Amino acid sequence: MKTLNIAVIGVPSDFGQNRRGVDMGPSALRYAGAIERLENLGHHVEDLGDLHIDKKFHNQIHPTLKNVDGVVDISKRLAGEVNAIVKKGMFPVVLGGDHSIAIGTLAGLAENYENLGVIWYDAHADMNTEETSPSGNIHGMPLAVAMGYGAKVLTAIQGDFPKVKPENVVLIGARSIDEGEKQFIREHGIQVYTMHDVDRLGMTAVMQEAIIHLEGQHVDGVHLSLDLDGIDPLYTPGVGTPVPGGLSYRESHLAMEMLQDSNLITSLELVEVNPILDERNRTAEVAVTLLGSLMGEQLV
Ligand code: B3U
Ligand code: MN
Ligand code: MN
Repeated sequence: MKTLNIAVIGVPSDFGQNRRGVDMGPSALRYAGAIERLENLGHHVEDLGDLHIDKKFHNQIHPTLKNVDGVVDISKRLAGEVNAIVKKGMFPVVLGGDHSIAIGTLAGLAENYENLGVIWYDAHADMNTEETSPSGNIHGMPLAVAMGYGAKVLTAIQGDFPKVKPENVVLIGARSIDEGEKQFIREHGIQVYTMHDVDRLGMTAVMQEAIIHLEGQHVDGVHLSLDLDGIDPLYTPGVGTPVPGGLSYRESHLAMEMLQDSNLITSLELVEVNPILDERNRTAEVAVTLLGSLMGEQLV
């Protein structure tokens, strides 16, 4: 295991969706021991605290892009922080917040990686645009935005260019994909491992294929965007949009361990933990155990 200099940054944003409480995600993850878990593995950890959220943006009414000004504000500042972390040679761990924060994370990473790979561990595809979104919730859009599709105010953050190439994106755990997203996936030939694929192939083969695919793309870094709703709500009930039939606790640990062994991952975000909807902080606790496996914990 490689010992890393890790910078942790909390992003207590709930602008990307309707349910309040996900802004307490960073607290819940810290309370569940995220920092100590990393330190106990021998990593050097600097906790940068939480980004300030300007509540004035909460009153915004927008028919197709809810709270867009808030998302833009936080994305720009988060991109700056993530960029600075990577420039210092540190490994960024971003604690959300809803998944719209990935717009900022990926924009910041794109300033450092020319050919970034992305693993999107999620029940959803998060590839809606302003036109295809059934909800207007921006947490359903960040992956499309990162690939350069959607509202210009979002795609132009840190420069109007695609931050990630469609061929460098791998989805794992998908089981709730909207019509527009299906079309997007087909048009761009995106590598998607749905629950159907995980059931048929098993997690071992899925992760092997995902890793081989990204290596074959000659990526210069891989970001893991871990939405806790990718895991079955039996294990992680504290999320805004739970979808049954998800990845198990064991499959998820196996996936994290295989990613550690691959030595590919260069940044991480943990998103959609909502302690208000949770049972005794279980979801944050699962997130922190997955963080441990990803960052090098060994069973023996
Ligand atoms: N695809 C739906 C639902 C959704 C996306 N991401 C989450 N839920 N967490 C949408 O609103 O775009
Ligand atoms: Mn998501
Ligand atoms: Mn999701």
